[in-house]
Amino acid sequence: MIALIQNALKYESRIAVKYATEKYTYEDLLTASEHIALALLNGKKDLKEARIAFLVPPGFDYVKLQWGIWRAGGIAVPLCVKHPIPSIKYVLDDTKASKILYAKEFHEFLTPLRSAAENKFVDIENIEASKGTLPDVDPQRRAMILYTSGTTGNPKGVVTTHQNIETQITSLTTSWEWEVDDHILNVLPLHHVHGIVNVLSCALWSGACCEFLPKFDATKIFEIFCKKEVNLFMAVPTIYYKLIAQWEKLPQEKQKEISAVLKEFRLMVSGSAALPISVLEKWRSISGQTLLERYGMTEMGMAISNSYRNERLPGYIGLPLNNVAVRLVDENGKYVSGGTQAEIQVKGPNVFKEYWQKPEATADSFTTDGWFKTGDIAVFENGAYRILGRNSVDIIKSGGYKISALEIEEVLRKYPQIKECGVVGLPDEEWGEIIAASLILESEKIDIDELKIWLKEKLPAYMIPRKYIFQDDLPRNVMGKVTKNELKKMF
Ligand code: MCA
Ligand code: AMP
Repeated sequence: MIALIQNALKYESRIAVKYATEKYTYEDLLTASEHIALALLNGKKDLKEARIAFLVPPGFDYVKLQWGIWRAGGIAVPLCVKHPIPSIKYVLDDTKASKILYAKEFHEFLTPLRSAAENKFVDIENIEASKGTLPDVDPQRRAMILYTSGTTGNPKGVVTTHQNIETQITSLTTSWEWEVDDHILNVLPLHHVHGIVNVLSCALWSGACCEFLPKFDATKIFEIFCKKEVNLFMAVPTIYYKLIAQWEKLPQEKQKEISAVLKEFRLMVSGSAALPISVLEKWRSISGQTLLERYGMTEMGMAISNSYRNERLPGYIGLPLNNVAVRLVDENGKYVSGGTQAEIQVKGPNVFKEYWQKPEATADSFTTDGWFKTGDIAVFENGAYRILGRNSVDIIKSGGYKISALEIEEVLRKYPQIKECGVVGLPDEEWGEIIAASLILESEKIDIDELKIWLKEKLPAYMIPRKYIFQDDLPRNVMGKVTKNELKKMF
C-alpha cells in the first residue's frame, strides 16, 4: 500500500481535514478514497498509470480524489481552479487524461471541453459505487504530474513517483519536527508542490490536521488564527507581505490580539521565492516569529532549508535537507567551493522521474552523472547557501508562481494590433517580480483594458502583464537577440 495511505490507518479517529465547520477524520478519508478508487477501477484490477485529472476546490473532495486515484494505480493530475480553458485544455491534451473528475461548480465552465469527449468528464457527485479489490501500488510507480514553465516551449509535466513524494514529505516532517497534534492552515493553490506536499501531505503523513481556506483572504486568515487551533503556517513571501499590510490597517487592540496569537505558533515557513529581509523583519516584529526560509522546486520538492532548532539566517536558504545532495557547479561544469557563485545541482530520491513524454528535455536537465540542474544560481558563504538569481531572464517569479516570459510573448503576438513584444519581470516588494511588457504596435493605438480582457481568456491572471511601454523596436544584441536586461532598464 502507498505509505501515505498505510500511515493513515494509525490515525483513523483523528481529524485529517477541516474546512469552515466541516471536519473529516482519517477514517472518512480512507473510506471515501476507497470508494473513488473502486469506482475508477470499475471492475478493472489496476488503472496502470492512467492519467486522471481533477478540478475541485481545496478541501476534503480534493484529498479524497487524490488518494482515490493513487489507490487505483492512476496518476493524479490536479488542475488549477483559477486557470482559463486554454490552460486546462493544454494539460488534458498533454497528459491524455482518460477521466476528468470535477466539482459541480465547474460544470458550465468545462462545457467547451466536455462537448468533444462527454464520457471522460465525471461530476464527482455522480460517481457510482463499485465493488472489487484495490491493487498493490509499487512505490516506484508514477504518482503525480504537475506543470511547470521553462525557458523553452510549452509548460512541462513534472512526473513524480510515490517514492519521490514520500521522500519529499519525510525529509520535511523530520527536519521541521511535524507532530500529530499539529494543525496547519492551507491557503495555497493545490496544483503546486508547496500546497500539495509541504502543507497537505506533510500534515496527513503526521496524523495532523490540514485546514483549508480555499481563497486567499488576509482578514479570514487572521480570524482563523484567532481561534487558536492553528499552530503552523507556510506561505509564499507575497502572502506574508499582504498579511503585514492587513495587520497594519487594524486598530491597536486587534493588532495586539493577533500578535499574541502568532507568538504561540510552533513554526512559520516562507518559500517558493526569495523572502525580502524587510518582510522577514517586519513579520518578526509583528509575530515574534523568525520565518524559516527554505528552497525548493517542482522537480525535487524541498532541497535546502534553514534550521528548525538553530539560528535562521535572513537572506539565506540554509543547508541541504536530509537525503538531498547539493553541489554548486559553474558554467564549465566545474565544482566550486565557498564564496563563488554557480548553479545549484541536486541529487537524491526526492528528484523527479521525468518530464512527461519529453525524454530529450529530461536528459537535458540532468548532468551525465545524474545531477539535476536547477538553473538557480547561489553562493555558499557564512555556513549557508544564498540564492543570487536564475540563469535565465525569461523565468519570472511573481506571487510565488513560476512564469515563462516566452509563453506570455507568444500569446501577445497573436493579438491583432501587436507586431512584436518583449516580456520581463521587474523587482517588486509585494509580488517578488511584476510582469512588464514592451509592445511594438501594428497600429497607432491600443486599448490596454481590452487587451487585458482578451489575455484573461487565454492566460492565468497571474501571467497578465501589469506594466506596459510602447517602443519602435526592442533592444537587441549584434545577433538580433532581444537583450532583456536592457529592456528591464527601459521601464
Ligand atoms: C494576482 N494579482 C497580481 C498577481 N496575481 N498582480 C500582480 N502580480 C501578480 N502575480 C492581482 C489580480 O490581478 C487582482 O487584481 C488581485 O491581485 C487579486 O487577484 P487574485 O487572483 O485574487 O490574487 P490573490 O488570490 O490575492 O493571489 C495572491 C496570492 C497568489 C495568494 C499570493 O498569487 C498565490 O496563491 N500564490 C502562491 C503560488 C504558489 O503556491 N506557488 C508555489 C509554486 P485586480 O483586483 O486589480 O484584478 S513554487 C513551488 O511549489 C516550489 C516547489 C516551492 O519552492 O515552493
Ligand atoms: P517552481 O518551478 O514553481 O517549483 O519554482 C521553483 C523555483 O522557485 C526555484 O527554481 C527558485 O528559482 C524559486 N525558489 C523557491 N524557493 C526559493 C527561495 N527560498 N528563494 C529564492 N528562490 C526560490
